[in-house]
Amino acid sequence: MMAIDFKTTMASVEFPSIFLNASGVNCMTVAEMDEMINAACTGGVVTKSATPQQREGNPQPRYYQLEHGSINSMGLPNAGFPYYLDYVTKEHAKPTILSVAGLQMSDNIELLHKIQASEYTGLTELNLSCPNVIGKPQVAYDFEETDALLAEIFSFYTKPLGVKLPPYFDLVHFDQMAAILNKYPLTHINTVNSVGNGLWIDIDTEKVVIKPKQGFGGLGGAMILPTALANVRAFRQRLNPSIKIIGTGGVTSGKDVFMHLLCGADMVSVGTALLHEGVGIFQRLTDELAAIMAEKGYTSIEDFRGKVQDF
Ligand code: RRO
Repeated sequence: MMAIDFKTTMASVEFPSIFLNASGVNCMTVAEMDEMINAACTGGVVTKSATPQQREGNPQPRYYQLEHGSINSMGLPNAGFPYYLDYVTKEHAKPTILSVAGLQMSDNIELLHKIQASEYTGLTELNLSCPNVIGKPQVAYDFEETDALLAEIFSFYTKPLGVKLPPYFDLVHFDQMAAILNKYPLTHINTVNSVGNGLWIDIDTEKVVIKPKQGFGGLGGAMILPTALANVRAFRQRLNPSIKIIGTGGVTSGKDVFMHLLCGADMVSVGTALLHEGVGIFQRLTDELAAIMAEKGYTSIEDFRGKVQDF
């Protein structure tokens, strides 16, 4: 079988593969980020979303594995912005994406000013969709606020920047958010973050399964695949072609990757399944995707990317 080339380019950055970790998984420490870079079939690494200062996050237990996915309320535990900026500014064998998340609007502006002033020239992703900071709404569910924030950012920011979005569930919301995003020179969107504020209960103890927020937390894994696919497709249909899409959500097999690509994803990231299986998952996903492509006679992702057909 001829080896398929899974290289891809986003904002002039060349990734050796389409696969990334979903931010939050396998990317908190230098050792974890190095493991992502060194693993077979990865395109690079996305950092844990960095806040200006180091944070412990929410009380434990704050992650729970469900039958068909996961629920988390981590609360942005991270080693702090300087730690991740230092990491991405160093030379690595594969590209990095620096994820940042302000706890308030002024943090977002401050973080981006620091990146603008730094030596870092790679990709940054602004997380507008953390569902788990107690008392803070997800920014990207407030359309006016998102528009105002992006306007302010692009009044000074000139480096490659994308945004991480929460899932949307209404076609008019896709229209409205895409119209806002299309006004700015974004390199990419990453869709979706976890499906916010699900709840799970252990029927023996009659208790919720995670401690923060009375058990409410973001859902990930197989159960959110249809929501993720809908968001990738809906945004691909609406965004300027210059805005690339990282498809995130529900990937556990090569079939799932194939569906994300059919919906128009340029790269694909893996969270819950990476946490459960480890970085070996990227070789398996690559082999499974290659087998599907071979069976269909596809030799390149471009043969089918974004070409999902209506019924
Ligand atoms: O740390 C978290 O609780 C967290 C974040 Br910042 C996010 O963006 N998505 C998520 O599911 N958890």
